[in-house]
Amino acid sequence: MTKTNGLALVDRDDDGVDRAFRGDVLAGLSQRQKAVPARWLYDDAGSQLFEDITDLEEYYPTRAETEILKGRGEEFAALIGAGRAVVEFGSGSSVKTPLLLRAIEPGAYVPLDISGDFLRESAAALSEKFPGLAVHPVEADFMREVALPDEVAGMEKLGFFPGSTIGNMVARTAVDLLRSMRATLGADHGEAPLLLIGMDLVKDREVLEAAYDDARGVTAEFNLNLARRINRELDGTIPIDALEHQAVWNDEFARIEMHLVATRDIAFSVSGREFAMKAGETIHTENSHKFTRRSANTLLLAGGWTPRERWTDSKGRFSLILAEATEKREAP
Ligand code: AVI
Repeated sequence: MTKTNGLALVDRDDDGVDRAFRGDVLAGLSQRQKAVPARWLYDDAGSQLFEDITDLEEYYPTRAETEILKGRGEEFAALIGAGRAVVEFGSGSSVKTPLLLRAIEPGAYVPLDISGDFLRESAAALSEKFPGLAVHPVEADFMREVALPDEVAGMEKLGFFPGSTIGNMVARTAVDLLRSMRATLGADHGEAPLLLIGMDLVKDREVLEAAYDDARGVTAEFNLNLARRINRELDGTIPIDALEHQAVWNDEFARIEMHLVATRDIAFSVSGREFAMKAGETIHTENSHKFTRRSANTLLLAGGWTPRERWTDSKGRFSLILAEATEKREAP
């Protein structure tokens, strides 16, 4: 079962190699700053390691967001109202999604995910938990506009995008996604959808760097698994023992960056192509942007959403924002 982060449909060549994965890796390793898109971190092993990360002492976002979802149910109910179709961008978490659904009495639940197996499994688990709720999973790439099932055509919509996954995108991609969400939820056809979105907040560098470089080395394994995956799936010869996990706060861009650093000069091949790295050179594998109240607002507004309400956890680490699709009108 592979959780892919919902970003592309799988297209394999005759040898069973994922063409998009190979294309991204070969292009990314050919750049001056080597980089591989973060979505490739999530093969089966990577998805399991990410689950393990969410339980780590140092990794606060999952606990902080869950605290908000647990504590603010009545406010969600009052602001969102009953009977909406909840459209979740991603398969849904076994903890967070039930907390929201229990709070607001939705009319239906529509999880969207590119990975059909994972989607069907988590939708079935949810149907069991909420026997009276209509659940309509849709296998689709939610980075583009998705046609929702006819069954929810007459219902008002609430988009749900927890986890601060939006932070894993550069601003341009994040804005494209927010606009696609508007379109998926019907905002361009006279509907007035809402969006409940998790956004992690800027905080002390030490806290952030520890969250992405934990003492037990689980995040290091998560990062190194990408190199192992390249070796496994793309006939690679990357010497894993010559790579080290690095998580650094980039203050200029307000983001944690994960890199794989070469600890000595290395040469290797991937899918028959030769590459080299000097000691100290890195492969950039993930960005995790952190937001301030204002930068979160700016991003949402750029994507066509007007923030209406926000909640933070008791330690002020993480925010959940309720936004309303901005009406189409001339700017003042
Ligand atoms: C999925 N995403 C929101 C995680 C994050 O915090 O950016 C991915 C992650 N990478 C390392 N640790 C967690």
